[in-house]
Amino acid sequence: MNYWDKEKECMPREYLEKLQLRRLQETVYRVYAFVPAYREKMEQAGVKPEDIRKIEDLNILPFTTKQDLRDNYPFGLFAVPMSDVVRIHSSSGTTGKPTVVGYTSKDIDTWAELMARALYSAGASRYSVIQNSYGYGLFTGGLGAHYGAEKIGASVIPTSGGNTKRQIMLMQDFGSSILTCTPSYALFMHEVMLEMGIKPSDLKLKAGVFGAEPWSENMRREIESKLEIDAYDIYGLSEIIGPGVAIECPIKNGLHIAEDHFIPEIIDPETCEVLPDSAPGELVLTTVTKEALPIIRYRTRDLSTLNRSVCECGRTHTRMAKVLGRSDDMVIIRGVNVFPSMVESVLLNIPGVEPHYLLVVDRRGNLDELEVHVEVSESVFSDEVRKMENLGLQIGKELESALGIAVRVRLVEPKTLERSEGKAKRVIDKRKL
Ligand code: DLL
Repeated sequence: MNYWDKEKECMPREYLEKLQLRRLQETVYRVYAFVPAYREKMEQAGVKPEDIRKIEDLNILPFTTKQDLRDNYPFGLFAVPMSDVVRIHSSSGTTGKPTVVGYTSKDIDTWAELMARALYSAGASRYSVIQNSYGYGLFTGGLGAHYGAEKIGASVIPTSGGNTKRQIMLMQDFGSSILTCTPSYALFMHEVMLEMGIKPSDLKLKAGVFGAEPWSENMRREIESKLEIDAYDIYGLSEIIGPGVAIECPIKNGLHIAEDHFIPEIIDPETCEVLPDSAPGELVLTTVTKEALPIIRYRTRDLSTLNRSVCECGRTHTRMAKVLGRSDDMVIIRGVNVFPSMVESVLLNIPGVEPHYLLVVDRRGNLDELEVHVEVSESVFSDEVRKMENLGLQIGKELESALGIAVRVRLVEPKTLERSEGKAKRVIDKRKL
């Protein structure tokens, strides 16, 4: 097993929980003292820092949401003076102001440690050549992975996203052994590779560390077989620190949350009640070591479950299940909740279908309709019309039985749906327009 920091990653839970409690108490004192918005919320809820005597007391603290970050735009939730802030990132809000996050130099160190853990867990070492194709810039993916890779002592190629042909040329010439990017971009790279006449076996690629968007188990199988690599899921969000909040180990049965830095909970998104670990719900995270932007009970909107049992890999940190989707990516069609990942899972089990798809939701009269655009493979597309029709019918049937609603299927030519170099767009909801 590859551990970057065995002592922390395999710490007995009893010690881990003591450490979490001490760090949580410090964090709560700090936000109460230095962040007026937190103090106000706590006062409204009638909570004082000294009320936190055990980890379970977390649930008397108010939640923090993206709206709180917006209301305090840009730096209102920072708990340190700007002279101590060494980095600012922000997430591209599609509407309104972006979400701004800040780091002290210790926060950058913590983040690099967590990314080192994550990359190590996926088999990286100082002998690896890591091609980092997450976008560099305000997005946390690029710089987050970069610092972790350097911390390990690997050789980092900071290609960022885009210019895919050049990426592949460098991958071949520099002998990249680990690729870091979004799963959808990894698949796009594979397509471009084939167009360039390069086979994955011509490359030295061994593993990929993919995240920043939901992807199904079937998508993992697709990537692993097409690129001939081991694919690991990495989770994170800017508000908490960026990538590296949780990472899969070689067992690939859930992502270990770095619990010496973050405390996870699962809540019912409607009632906000804390749920038992195995019940699916919204992941809520509290940072316990962040200096510049400590966050108490952040509602991630990501849906998952928790598993606190010790993993076969020896790590004691709680595992979160692969994210099913975001509650705000979920489309409700005639009362039924549909996640793009459910559609993806069905599609990738059907031969002749490519892992590129788009959900288009529209309203005709008073009825919501879901149309799924699916790319088919070259061979299917050039086949008889009747075979295409049959494939369309089969996809429609399987989607209907998995989702429980009628679905119109539109088969489209290979390589016609838009490809992404970062997070893929899977849903167009025309009802909101
Ligand atoms: O996407 C950080 C990141 C970069 C994670 C690179 C992993 C790799 P944000 O742009 O703030 O940060 O977006 C965070 O992306 O709340 C999830 O909805 C989604 N997300 C991130 N990782 C995963 C994953 C980065 N492994 C939002 N599976 C999160 C599913 C993910 N969704």
